[in-house]
This record gives sequence, structure tokens and C-alpha cells, in this order.
Amino acid sequence: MSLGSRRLRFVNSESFRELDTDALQFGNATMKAQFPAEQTESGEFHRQEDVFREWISTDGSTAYATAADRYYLYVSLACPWASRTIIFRKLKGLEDAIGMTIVDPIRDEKGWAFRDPSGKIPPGAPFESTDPVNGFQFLSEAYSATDPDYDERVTVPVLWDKKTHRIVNNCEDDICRMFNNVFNDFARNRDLDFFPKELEADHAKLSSFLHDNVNNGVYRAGFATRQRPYEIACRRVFEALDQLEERLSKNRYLFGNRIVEADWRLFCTLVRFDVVYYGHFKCNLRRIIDYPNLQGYLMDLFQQPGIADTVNFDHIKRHYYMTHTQISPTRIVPIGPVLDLTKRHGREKIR
Ligand SMILES: N[C@@H](CCC(=O)N[C@@H](CS)C(=O)NCC(=O)O)C(=O)O
Repeated sequence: MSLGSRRLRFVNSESFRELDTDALQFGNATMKAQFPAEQTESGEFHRQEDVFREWISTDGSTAYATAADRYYLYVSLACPWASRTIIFRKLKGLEDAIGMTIVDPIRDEKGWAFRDPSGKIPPGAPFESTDPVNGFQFLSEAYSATDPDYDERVTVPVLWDKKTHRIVNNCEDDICRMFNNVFNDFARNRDLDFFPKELEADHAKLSSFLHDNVNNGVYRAGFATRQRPYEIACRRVFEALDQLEERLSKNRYLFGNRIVEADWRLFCTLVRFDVVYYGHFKCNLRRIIDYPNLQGYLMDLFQQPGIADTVNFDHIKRHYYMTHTQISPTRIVPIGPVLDLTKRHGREKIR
């Protein structure tokens, strides 16, 4: 039987009988999901769509004109989607043009809160807002200011417009592209381009593969509420990682020697993998440290100027283990793993 096969075989006097572990697990009941509105009856996690997708323009073609000190980013350092926008803001040198507030990594039933993120204030206790722009207590206030009828999950990242007092965009793909393209008059590193025209089609294809199999793949494994969808999702994650390991044995980065958006997209999942996805989301066939090329690549990206400042393992661990209480009801945060991403990686030898 293959490793991790989900069917248990029993021998009886007549024949082999296969036992469905799914049926044994819950009978007819479905386990309560972390996000019930995004769960299918067969136990799969289907992520909601981002709703606010307005575009900032340099030529007045949209209602949102590019400007310094007009747009503002609300993020969590725990979140892999929001982290990509933090990385783009940092790499393009947009810190002076676009302000940013980091929410408390721990979410309770009121959602993301503008609470001191150090963990000193227990959820539920009164707190002073850490949002210097609007004085919001909860991120949900930004969503209801934009659409009073909004009733889906309130997510980070959020790009807020201080002028019209509403959310412009809550999709990290769009926000990263805008940071790359439309703020160059205010960017310290205006010539950096993470979406090179000459790679456009292959790049889009790879980013979409990474989204489906890696970035969202770990969530599909972690949020599954039945054995079968978990196993399918988890195997897909590792098939993708095996392919990427092979690709990165010949290329320093995904497209050779230059770092593009897809690299930062992959980085945001890899850097969380051994710390939370391996244990909390049960993606545990292998760790990233078991893949020599992926681990070297992860360290190479982590050691790029400014990037280590965007990674906060305390926020990451407290967020996942203390917020997803359907998966981790005790809310205990594990002390490990021991991880050092600052070691020599030797990737510069791969040309
Ligand atoms: N915009 C992302 C999703 C962003 C997202 O789900 N962020 C999580 C944190 S990692 C969040 O804010 N969750 C809020 C919640 O679950 O209530 C997408 O592509 O769907």
C-alpha cells in the first residue's frame, strides 16, 4: 500500500474488505468548518472572492489618481497574502508615500483588530486603537464604511483611500501590481520591475499554478473537514513542491537570475511552511528544510535587503494557532521549530 493511503485494509475469512476512513470519521455529520460559508458538503474549502477591485491610475482614467500620502495599507504580518503587499511596498521604496498599520495577529469573533499586537491585551478587553488614520477599532469598520451591506469575511490586505474614505482594493494581486506600476513618481526604487513584459505569459501561468497548488493549496489542506479532500489537497501541495524543487535545481530564482512577483508569491508560503503549515495545516509529508533547493532559495530570498523585517514568526505562530480554533482548540502555540534562515545558502553559484 502506498504511503499515507486512506483506505485501511482488513482481512477476513472471505476477502479483503476496504474500509472508508471518511465514513468512520464522522458518520453522516460534517465537522464544523473554520469558515462554514466557504465549505462544501463534501468538506472542501472554497475561498471567497475579493470584492473591492478598483484601480489607481496615473492618467486620470479611474476615480483614484496616483498620489503620495493618499492611500494607506492595513495588513497583518501573519498573513501570506498581505505579506506580499508589505514586501512590494518595501522593495519599491514606498514607505513614505503609503502608510501602513499592522493589526493584532489574533482574531476573535470581532475579526481583525487595531489592538497593540504584542499580545499584552487579551482579546475581549478594552483597548486603544492603533489606527492613526481613522481611529478604527476593527478592520470591519473599513469594510462597512465602504459597503454597509458587506457580509463576507473581512480580510487583509486592505488598501484604503484617505480622500474618498473607502477601500480601493482588497486583492493582493492588484495591490502588488499597482505598487509596481502606478506609484513610480513617489517610489525610491522606481526602476525595479517585478512583472517583466518579456515574461508576461509564462509568469502569469506560473503565478496561477502557485496560487492554486501552493498559496491556496496549504489552506485547502488545512481547512478541509473531511479526510479525502484533505489528502487530495495535501498531495497536490507536495507534487507542486517536488516540481519547484526540480526547477530551482537549475535556476537561482523561478525565472533564472532575476527576482519577479512569482518568487515573492512563493516566498510568502515557503517562509510559513515549516512553522505553521507543516503542523497546523497537516502538510507534513516533508518540510521545506528537507528540500535542499527550496530551502536554499527560501534563505536567499529571506536575505534580500529589507525582507527579514517583513517576516515576524511570533505574529505568524500566534495568528494561526490561536485564531483557527476549529483546528487548534487549545490555542497552544508550539515552541518550535528551530529555524535559522540567515545561514549561507550558496545559491549565487546557480546561474
Ligand atoms: N485576498 C486573499 C485572501 C486574504 C485572506 O484571506 N486573508 C486572511 C488572513 S491570511 C484574512 O484576512 N482572514 C480573515 C478571516 O478569515 O476572517 C484572496 O486571494 O482571497
